[in-house]
Amino acid sequence: MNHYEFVKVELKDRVAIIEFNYIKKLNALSECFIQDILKALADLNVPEVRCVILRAPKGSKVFSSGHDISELPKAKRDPLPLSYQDPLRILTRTIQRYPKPVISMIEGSVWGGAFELIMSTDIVISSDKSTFAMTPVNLGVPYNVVGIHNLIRDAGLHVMKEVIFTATPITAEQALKIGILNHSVPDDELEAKTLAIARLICEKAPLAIEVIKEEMRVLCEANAINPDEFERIQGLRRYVYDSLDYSEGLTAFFEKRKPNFIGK
Ligand code: YXS
Repeated sequence: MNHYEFVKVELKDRVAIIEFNYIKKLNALSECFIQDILKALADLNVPEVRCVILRAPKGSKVFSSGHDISELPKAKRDPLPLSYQDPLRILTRTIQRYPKPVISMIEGSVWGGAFELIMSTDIVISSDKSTFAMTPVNLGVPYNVVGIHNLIRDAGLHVMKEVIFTATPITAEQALKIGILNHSVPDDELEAKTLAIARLICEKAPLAIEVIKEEMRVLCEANAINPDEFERIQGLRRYVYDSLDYSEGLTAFFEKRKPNFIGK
């Protein structure tokens, strides 16, 4: 098994647990952290592993603080970043295509890109104390088409509009109600509940699980968008990346002050 700097990997029978080990940045989804998660997933793609759990360390107050804001594209750049080759996009695609079920076991708060990360996993089990926030409008980020599609497909349009337009964290109870979570349980039951589901999966036919997971992915992604519309959206995103508001959003975060958005 590879040595990893930003994750710890543990095997419990045929369940593999990838524990985040990047607390200095509150498990922000920096490229180096994502590369370790991808390496661990590749190493664990072996027959003796039947299910993978992603988790933060026990007792974490923050599951992940989302995209590493210091790695967000600088203003005046093409909207390619946060798009196809962005590390977070590669990670969500890898999880969605991964031939084994991936379970998110949530403790602490979930922010921004980490919200999309857990939505790309197959099953989401959370502490009932966790909160979930999508925060592009706090920074002026023109989130990308795939990310938005992932969110509205799974959580519903109206709910996600309120979550995104207000950037207000929702509780685990609310997340359970709108189908983002499979289960919301007390902290002291979280590991047992998650492991019980993982171990049940391990007893089932892995090849059938693999092909049915891929069928579900292909069916869920079967959405027509004409190339003109896609180009038009990318142009709108480029305009936002070039805006004063985007620069202001990033600056305000690092200056630890409220941003003053002027719509330009
Ligand atoms: O001041 P120092 O140097 O100690 O650094 C602080 C924070 O700047 C840093 N930090 C981050 N650095 C990069 N990217 C981040 N996402 C990030 N979050 C935090 O970590 C140090 C400790 O943070 P601090 O003092 O705020 O800790 P806290 O315990 O008071 O508060 C924890 C949080 C998570 C509530 C707070 O750090 C926070 O609100 N973080 C930003 C969460 C967020 O908005 N994430 C979205 C990132 S952008 C993204 O995911 C997408 C692109 S989008 O925007 O579209 O959703």
